[in-house]
Order: sequence, then C-alpha cells, then structure tokens
Amino acid sequence: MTDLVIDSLDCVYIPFDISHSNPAAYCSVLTRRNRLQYAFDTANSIFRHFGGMRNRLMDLYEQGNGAEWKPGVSDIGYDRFNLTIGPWGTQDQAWWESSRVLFATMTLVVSDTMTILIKGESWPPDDIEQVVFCRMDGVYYRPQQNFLSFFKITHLPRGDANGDQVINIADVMYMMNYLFRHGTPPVTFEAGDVNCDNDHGILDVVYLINYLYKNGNSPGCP
Ligand SMILES: [Ca+2]
Ligand SMILES: [Ca+2]
Repeated sequence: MTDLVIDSLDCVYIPFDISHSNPAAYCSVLTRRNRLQYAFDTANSIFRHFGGMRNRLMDLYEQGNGAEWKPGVSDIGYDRFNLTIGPWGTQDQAWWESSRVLFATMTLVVSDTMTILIKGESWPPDDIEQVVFCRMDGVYYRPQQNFLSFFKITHLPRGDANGDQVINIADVMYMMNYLFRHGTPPVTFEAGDVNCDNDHGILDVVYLINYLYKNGNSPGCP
C-alpha cells in the first residue's frame, strides 16, 4: 500500500563529474531533450519511456498528473553538470522508493569514451554538491537499488551493434544472435537501435540489411 508521505519525492539534485579518455574531446548535454520546456515532449523528454522500461513520471503525465514536474540541467561545463527535478503539485509527488522504474533518461553528445561520476560520496548530504533525494516530509533518502556511482559512455554509431567501429554483416549476425538466440546485447543501446524507435527488434535487423544491401537509409534518427 502506498503511503504518500513516505513514498514521495519532493526534490532531486544530482551533481555529475565527467572525465574523458581524450583530453581534446568534448561532451555536451543535448539541450533540446533535457531542458524544462521539453519535459513532456513524449518522444524527447528526459522523462520518456526508454529501452522497454516505463518512466514513472511519464506514466503520471499520461494518467493526467505530473504536469508540474520541473526538470532542469544546469551548470553545464566540460567536466560537470547538474540534474535537478522538483514536483510542485501534491499528486505529482507520489513515488515508490522501492519500485524499479525508470526515473530519468539523460541525453548526452560525446565524441569519445567518457566516464560520468555521480558525486555522492558522503551521506547524508551536507551541502548542495552532493546527491539529494528528499521526501515531501523533509527526509533525505537514497534510492534503494542499483544506484550507480559511475558509468562509462562510449560513442558508437547506430548499427555498430558489436562495437568494432564498422557497420557490416557482422552486426546483422550479432543482432540476430541477440534477438533470437539469447546472445550478448548490443555494446550500447543506441548502437542496436538502428531505426531509432527506442527498442530492439527485428525492424532494426531489417533496417540494417536494407542499408547494407538495398541502398536503404543510413542508420540513425530522422
Ligand atoms: Ca560493427
Ligand atoms: Ca529499434
């Protein structure tokens, strides 16, 4: 049973540090998909359903609640950015601390392999430079499961499912093996999502074959 006080979310603040494998590389947070005014652009929102997972905030919005959630990406620099999200309406604050649902999907543009570190070393937070999840009764908490402290992002073109920097028949075989023989997933989600519909399926294989052998469109988003 849901307790709206305990299972609530009053604010989220997550500071990130970025380190690059190549000092000359760049990283930018893709503004169009992460800024406040696009919060409920259902295809591009930071709250979009992604990779077969439901986003809790998009679910709320689709049920007629949640329009007052305010996401923002601030203090964007070469080696850092902050993600802040705050709900302004009571219904919008309903959350489930132990639920394994998607919270937000960040979109970044990278030119190399980079590591993003969530700055959450000390707990509870004593200043704004650390992760803050706050309930509507003012209690801080940390998400219970799978709270990553860092993750790597590697740039791969869509279609390069096996990650060898070439798009060819080997990627078709790799995707077939993954989809139908319980093989290894694509090296990055985007590399396997050839047709850019936020999912992996036979349509991605068809798209790749059309591109490689039938003068079809290049992999990627329109
Ligand atoms: Ca490849
Ligand atoms: Ca796809």
